[in-house]
Amino acid sequence: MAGEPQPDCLFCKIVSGEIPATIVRETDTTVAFRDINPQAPTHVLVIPRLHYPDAASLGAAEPQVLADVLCEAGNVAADDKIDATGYRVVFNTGAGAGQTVFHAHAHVLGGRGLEWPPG
Ligand code: DGP
Repeated sequence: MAGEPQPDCLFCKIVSGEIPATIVRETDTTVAFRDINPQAPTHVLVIPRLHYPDAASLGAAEPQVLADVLCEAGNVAADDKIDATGYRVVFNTGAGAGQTVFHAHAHVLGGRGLEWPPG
């Protein structure tokens, strides 16, 4: 059923605690943890506790939870003190855009200069 934990989903296993992660923030609807392969001094993933394969499907079904993810991205940036210098929030959507884990997640990147356009 939409939103239910998926047995083979890596990020559902981080939500349940089955797979460890360096968790930096939690709310009733979201979990934020450091990326295992950081691309910047701050590289945190903010995910919904509910399983949806990408941000668009999450937003269509649970718009408030997508808003919670974005709000938490801002809170991560404030916690890591990168809000003043600037940071980037990225939702890779689809394999062609580099999405490798099909549980919606926002990357929060900062702490170094960020080029535009991204690669
Ligand atoms: P994406 O390519 O947009 O689907 O991003 C997936 C990210 O997930 C990628 O930057 C690496 C990260 N990642 C993959 N496996 C793990 C894991 O087991 N633990 C943590 N903390 N991050 C992971």
